[in-house]
Amino acid sequence: MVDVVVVGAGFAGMYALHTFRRQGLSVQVIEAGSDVGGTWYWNRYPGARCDVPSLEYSFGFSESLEQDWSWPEVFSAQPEILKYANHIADRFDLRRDIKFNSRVVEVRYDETNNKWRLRTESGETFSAKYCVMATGCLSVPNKPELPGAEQFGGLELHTGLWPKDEPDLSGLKVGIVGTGSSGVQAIPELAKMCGELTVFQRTPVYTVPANRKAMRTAVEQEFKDNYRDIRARQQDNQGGVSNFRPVKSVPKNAGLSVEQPYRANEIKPLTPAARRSQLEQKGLGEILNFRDVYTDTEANEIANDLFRDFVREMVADPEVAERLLPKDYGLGCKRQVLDRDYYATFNRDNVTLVDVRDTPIQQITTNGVQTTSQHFDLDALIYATGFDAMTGALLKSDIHGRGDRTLNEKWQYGPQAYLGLQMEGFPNLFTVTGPGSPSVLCNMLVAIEQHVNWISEAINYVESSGLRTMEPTEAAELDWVAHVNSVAEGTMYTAPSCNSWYLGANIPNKPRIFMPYVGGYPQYRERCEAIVANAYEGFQFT
Ligand code: N01
Repeated sequence: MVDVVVVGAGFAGMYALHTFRRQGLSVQVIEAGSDVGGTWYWNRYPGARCDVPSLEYSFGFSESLEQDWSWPEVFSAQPEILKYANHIADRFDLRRDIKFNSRVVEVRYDETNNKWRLRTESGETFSAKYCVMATGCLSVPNKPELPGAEQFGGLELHTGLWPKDEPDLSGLKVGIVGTGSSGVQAIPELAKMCGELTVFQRTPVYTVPANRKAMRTAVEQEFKDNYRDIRARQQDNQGGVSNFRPVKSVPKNAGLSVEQPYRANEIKPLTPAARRSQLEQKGLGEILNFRDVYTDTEANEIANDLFRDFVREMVADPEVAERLLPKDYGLGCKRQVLDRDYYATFNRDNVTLVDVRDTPIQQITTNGVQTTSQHFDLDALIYATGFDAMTGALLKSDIHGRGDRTLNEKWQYGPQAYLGLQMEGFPNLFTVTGPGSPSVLCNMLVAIEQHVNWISEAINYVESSGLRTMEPTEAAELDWVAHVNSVAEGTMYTAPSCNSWYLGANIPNKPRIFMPYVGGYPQYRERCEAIVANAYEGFQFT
């Protein structure tokens, strides 16, 4: 028996363990994997890397950690981020309170004793007054039910469950299903390492070149010298990123400095020639910096057309280029994808693009994929088919609250939670970066620190006030959900043509609800702070 049981040892679970320990609580973390790192433990596929600069996608709670750690690249690859997670586990001696190789299969509230009781796959049990679900937003891999999938005799892989021992794909005929962030990152690397690569694409993607810069010592030092200011700026930025521009990283005449942050412009007022010229000078990624692209349908169409023109120029075979063009949804609907040589990869002789909208997959055979037009012989089949996002891990944990009501029952029409932190009927159970919080729309490490700090303070409040339980009122929860929906309305994220995992649209029969909070991280953080200042408005205690 401990004070707090935490499920998951990704960055959220690790920071929760460290924080709760520091406030004098006994903590047990339960983790399905054999080590720490969460997302960065499971997603080891070739090309995996983060889309937030590493100096920002890092913890701010320890100044000595900030100063000691060095990142080799501006946007680090998965092995470096996993190294960082391991360093944190060592530095703060976290592993002694983490039970690895243990998947939680039931989380049940014992009302009489005011305890959460958890059971793992192997039958081990744990109990605690508080339960913190640090189970991640993109942690349940989605594998579509393709007919005949079970009979495939070759190597089957999922990008989100990539084996620790790197599979040897050299010389093999490899197929990959899916062209989201994971597929787009993996495809160029796979093409280089395997014999032949067949890409099965259902929806073409808008992807722009990633920043590939190595870290420069002077830039890193400038960050380190300004870290307190940077962390403060993160707190006031919509996506939890400071946008700090080190003076030393920018040519003098670029007009960017710490004092003069980058200012986005608008695409619509520019002439077609000026639009092109800006993209030619600054790169295709510049298209994301035109702010009206996300708010104005006409500007969005202009940007989409321009994007397609650039793809046509990058891909040698005009038929392949046409297949790669997203045409039925706009920029800003889905999570922006970043790539390294994605389009150029389709100019290689060993890469074939199959549009499964034109020629759907009929079935997976023992040795490949049968589409309506032909059979593709494969030695290996990779699913880059994403995740049951945001709610998947919570619903899979079989959570039973007061009166034995399950979370699956409560959420049958979509997630209902107060601030993405707690649910009515589930006293003393907290979620880190749960649905209804900025979570995936924010720098995750910033969102995690804010949530864990808030939970830590809430537990402290309950304990120091001699209280037994804490949970939201249903009214507060419903008000918050209505607010979350209202701020998402009218954005590109919820356009009728948009089908994204943010909306649950990638999982058959999942309720179509925009799950993260799009109102901005600072606004959200201030709301959380105001609620505490107002005697935990919207919460009820026993
Ligand atoms: O998953 P996705 P992901 N038949 O859901 C296709 C984060 N991330 O793992 O669009 C054929 O985006 C599906 O097609 P469609 C990031 O937040 C970050 O790539 O449904 N295809 C789509 O092409 C990201 O957004 C980083 O028509 C099928 C693909 O599979 C999130 O994780 C890197 C199919 C799934 O794309 C998820 O990205 C990686 C079927 N039956 C991930 N079912 C970085 O930091 C699905 N698909 C850069």
